Amino acid sequence: TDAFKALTVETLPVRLGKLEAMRSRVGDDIAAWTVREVGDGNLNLVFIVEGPAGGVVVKQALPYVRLVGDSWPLPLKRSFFEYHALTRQEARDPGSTPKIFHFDEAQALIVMEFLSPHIILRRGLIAGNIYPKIGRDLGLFMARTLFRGSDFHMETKHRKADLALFADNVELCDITESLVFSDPYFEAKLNRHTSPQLDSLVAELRADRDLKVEAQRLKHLFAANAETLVHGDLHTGSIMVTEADTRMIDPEFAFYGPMAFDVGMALANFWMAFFSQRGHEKAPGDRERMRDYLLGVIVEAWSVFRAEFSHLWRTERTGILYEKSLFEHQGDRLASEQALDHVLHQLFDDMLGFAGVECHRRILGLAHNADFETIEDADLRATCEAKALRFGRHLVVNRKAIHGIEEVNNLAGLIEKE
Ligand code: SR1
Ligand code: MG
Repeated sequence: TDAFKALTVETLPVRLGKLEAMRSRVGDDIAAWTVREVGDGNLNLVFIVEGPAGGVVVKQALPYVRLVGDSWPLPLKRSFFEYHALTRQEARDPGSTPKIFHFDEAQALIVMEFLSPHIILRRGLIAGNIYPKIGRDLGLFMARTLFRGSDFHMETKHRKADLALFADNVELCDITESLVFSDPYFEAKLNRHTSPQLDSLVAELRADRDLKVEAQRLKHLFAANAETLVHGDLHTGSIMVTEADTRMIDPEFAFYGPMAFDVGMALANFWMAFFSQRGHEKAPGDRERMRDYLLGVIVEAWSVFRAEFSHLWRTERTGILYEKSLFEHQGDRLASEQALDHVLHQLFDDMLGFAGVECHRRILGLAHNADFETIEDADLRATCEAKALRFGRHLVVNRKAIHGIEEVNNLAGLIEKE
């Protein structure tokens, strides 16, 4: 195998021009290929290659963090984890991810379906677009991938082998462990926030002992609860949409972790989109419908997640957990429902905690959200961010006292109006 070399727009046709996966989908004549580099994420190169026969996406990892540069090395093997996560997600929730055409481990590149006319959901939400299917599609994706990758469903020897395979995704877990759970709560070197408007609130949060203790408890849960194969970075920048189709992309942070992490991160990004809307108004109140829509998506995603998870519990619980012969064979079917309630209650609690820290890290840490960053007026941006910060603090510290998703949305509505 050739040593790794980053692709460029110029070298890509020659380097990949012999691949059948490319020729059959782009065209045999590489001189007719057009190549654009469109990666706007924090880590990788992403090329769109188009030609007479159609188009594909080529995603290639770099040996460092793109956002920061080569002072922060990052292993290429994340591409291997992304590839294996995508194949498992596709098997567990068919049609929810881009199709994979080719994987080259040494070059850390994946050739995959060019989704068109899809756009990144986060961009669509900033533009004020409404996507009717995302709450349902996201709820189904989370329930199916998280349930079917766990000991509730998988044969234990397969799950343990898979856990061992993904256990090596150490460096990407380390990014999350630092950037999400620790850095926002002290003056870490790479942190940044809208200053000076947020300075006093940031100081207050960094002095908040209850908040910091809970953030560390959540970090413990993230690091030690190898419950299922999580996507690991399921935010609105990892979802591509049209009005009729939803696809989850970019699972390079995949590892065996708590189910609630994906759910919390996903919902947090809808709550942040909600708090950012006022910053995108062109006329007072013209984002009211968008705000209602976003809260509706959150309710739908959570409700569909619960319903599908419960359905899978009743029909596909073939793993080692909650042994049927202990309960149902003795006629005690209620025990199974009781066990399901425990799982869903715990998941709800943990999900709120993860959602809270995700809100904090996107405003206080290194990796920010375009939802807030694209608000040009710094005072207005800080007002939106301050609301999300206070909302996040409430979720992290008081999550055990919250009883339902509507209660969380009511709280978000109250804070937003302040
Ligand atoms: C240095 S990587 C920063 C963030 O980008 C990724 O998308 C993850 O969200 C990570 O935390
Ligand atoms: Mg990503």
